Amino acid sequence: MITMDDIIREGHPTLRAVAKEVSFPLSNEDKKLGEEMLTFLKNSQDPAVAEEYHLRGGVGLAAPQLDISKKIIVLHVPSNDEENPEPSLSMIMYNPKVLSHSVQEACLADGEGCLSVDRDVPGYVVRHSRISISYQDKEGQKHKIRLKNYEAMVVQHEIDHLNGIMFYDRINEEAPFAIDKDVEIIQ
Ligand code: 4LI
Ligand code: NI
Repeated sequence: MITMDDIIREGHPTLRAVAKEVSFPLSNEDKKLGEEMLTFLKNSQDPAVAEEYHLRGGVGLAAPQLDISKKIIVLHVPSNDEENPEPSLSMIMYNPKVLSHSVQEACLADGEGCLSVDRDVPGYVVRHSRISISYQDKEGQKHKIRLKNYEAMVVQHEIDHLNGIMFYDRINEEAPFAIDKDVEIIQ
């Protein structure tokens, strides 16, 4: 089981490296890694499990955060709709890539956190409002999907980890909360 002890923290060089493509057919190791990463996110969102194992809640995780420099990310974003308890996005993605993006930019109103960053870094993390991405599933099938709002912010945060980019690289250093008036603020 993956716990916080498996997660490397800022300052570790792997977080600044460009991750390697995963080759197909998938090795058993890479298949299991994706599954265990997704289980970690589910555990981190389960109050009982999170308390028992001291897990910090997360909605996204990238393999480099486990000191594994491979293009693997997982997402588990809970629904904010009471009627529909299904997660709005729950996925293992191999070799994810941003194909295109909106000109419109957006950021999360409350800033971003990262399981590899043990401090609060205040400020707006400016990203693309909407993205079109490609990725492969565990069978090697290629998919193209469009994402917007919170899901788009989370996926961009995780793909950034595959390119050695940390969320605070995208915060304006001089004025963390100064953004153009046309940047959409996602609540
Ligand atoms: C426990 C159980 C307030 C502050 C609001 C926690 C279940 C911040 C937001 C969670 C903030 C769950 C999150 C991310 C932010 C803040 C990530 C809590 C887990 C909210 C996810 C990757 C940035 C993603 C919205 C500094 C570990 N996640 N909150 N940012 N949640 N979570 N990010 N921002 N301000 N990080 O952190 O998984 S993209 Cl669901
Ligand atoms: Ni992160």
